[in-house]
Formats: sequence, structure tokens, C-alpha cells
Amino acid sequence: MNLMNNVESDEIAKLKDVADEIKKSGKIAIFAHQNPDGDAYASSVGLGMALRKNGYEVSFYLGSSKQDFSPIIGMHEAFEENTSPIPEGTTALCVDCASRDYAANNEMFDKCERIIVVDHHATNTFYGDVNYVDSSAAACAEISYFLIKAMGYEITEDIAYALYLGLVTDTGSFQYSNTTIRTHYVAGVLSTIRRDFHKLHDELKYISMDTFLALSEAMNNTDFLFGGKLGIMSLTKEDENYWNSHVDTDGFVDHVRDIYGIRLAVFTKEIEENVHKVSMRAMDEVMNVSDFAARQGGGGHPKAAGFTFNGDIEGLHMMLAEYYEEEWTE
Ligand SMILES: [Mn+2]
Repeated sequence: MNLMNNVESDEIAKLKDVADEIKKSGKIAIFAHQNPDGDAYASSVGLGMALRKNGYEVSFYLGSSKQDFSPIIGMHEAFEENTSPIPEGTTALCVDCASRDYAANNEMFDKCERIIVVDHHATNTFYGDVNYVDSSAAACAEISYFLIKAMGYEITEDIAYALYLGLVTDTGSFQYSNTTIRTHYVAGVLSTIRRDFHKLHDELKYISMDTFLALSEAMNNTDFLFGGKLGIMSLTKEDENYWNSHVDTDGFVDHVRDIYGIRLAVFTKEIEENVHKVSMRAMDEVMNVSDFAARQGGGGHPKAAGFTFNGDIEGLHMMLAEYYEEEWTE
């Protein structure tokens, strides 16, 4: 399998410099984007475990997330708010985060001796002293696998499980267009280290009864425009179940994305009065949603991006319809 041997050696060669930079410091503080998702956690925890196992002093400054992945990948401590001061001579390793502003606890960056950025967002602003950005990687966890190998460290069973979480969450279980031979290669190698990834898939699929009820409300609140090509699903303060208890709305947008004929799928949720979090998915070969999201102060990837909107739900729907009309129709 020469092709596969090349994948491994090519990536390791590309990452050699950043691997050497990380190894210069014995103290590493790990950062990721705000409200970390599966990939941000996977990359942080995967790299953190590898560094710790090889004698580094590792601390996590990930901030809180609506989703807690610690029941799946362990490392509870990485998921907790960390207020301890940064020791002198610490290097910040910031993963899966496109800009300095978007990093959780970024005020701590100034206390670090330098910042090393490892990311896969095309919108990355190169805010580190050392930057490794590969937007062809499906997940930051994909880069993290090769980075650990480039440092010469072993991928243990725990690390394999963590990294696999990042691959699965950022590729929609290897279904999105960002999935490449390299993604499958990493998943394949990880599968030789762990044999129980089916459990991780199950864990990610479970939803609570409250989430189920909120989803049914969101489905009722879905508007279809432009002959069913633009679908907007919304939850607002009016929706009883959404506000009742712990509801995980991650993945709601996929129910719109999955409808035959949809080109642009949107999910909006009112996080506080007249403040809406907007997730967009482009189901189109050429169209790109990250530019529009960036213009609204958000960001993301060409086919999956988001932003925060201030105003009422009617105004938000109007803006989305205008965007579709101006940029998605001839
Ligand atoms: Mn990611």
C-alpha cells in the first residue's frame, strides 16, 4: 500500500517544524474555539493526552460547552472552567480555532510565551507565532493524528478514541464532502488501535426526550421558501420545550439539510431575547456560506457556517431570504 505509506510520511514531513516548535516548551496550555464542538475537544484532549504522557505539563483552557463529551472520551478536567494562572514559559497550543477573538479564554494568550496555532479553517487569520493551517483536512483531529506522529509519540487507545470523535463530528460520520482518503486513512489506522468505535457512534446518536420534543417544535416552525430550496427551521423563546430543560440542538439543521431539493438549510435559535444563533448548511456544489457568515461577524467552512443575529425573528428570516435571492438565484 504505497499510497497509504505516502499519506503518512507526507503529512509527518509537513508537520515536522510545528512538532519541533511544540517540543521546545515543557509547559503547554491548550486552547480551542468557544463553545467547543466534538473536533475542538478531540484535538485538545488527543494532543493533551499525548503531550502529558510524554512528560509535558499540560493545562486546558477550553471553556464550557453546551455539549459535554467527557462521558464519551473521558478527561473530565479538560471540560471544566480553568482559572489557574498560566505558569511562566508556557506555550499556548490553540486548536480548531480560526481567530484569536474566537478562542475561549483568549485573554490568557498574553500570559503565554508564544502561541502555536493548529487548525483546518480556511478563514484562519494566522494569529499565532507559529501557524499550521491545512484547510484540506476534514477535522483538526485529522491533523492532530499526524502531529502526534510527527512528534514521535504513540497513539494510545484513549488518544485514538478522542481523535475518532473529531473525525466523526466534523464529517457527519464520513458523509460530508470534506471527507477524503486521508480522513479514511486516519480512521483506518485508529481502528487498528481501538475496536469499539461503534459505541462512540451510538453515544453520539442518543438524544434526550427533551431534545426530541424540541425537535418536533422546531420541525413545526420550519419555513420553506423559493420552491423548497431554502429551508429555515427556528426555535424561539415562544417554544415551550426548548426552554424547559436541557436540549441539545446540535444536528437540528441536518434534518433540514436532508430534505430532497434543499440547497440552503438554516437552523436558528433564540439564545436570549432577540439574539439568534444561526447555523447554515450549503447543499450545493459551488455555493459557499462561510463568506456570508463572516460578513455577519461569524465564520465556519464553505458548506457549514454560522453567526449570531441581533433582532427579531421576522427580520432574520427577511435577511436570509434576501441573501438567498441575491446570491443563490440567477
Ligand atoms: Mn473542526
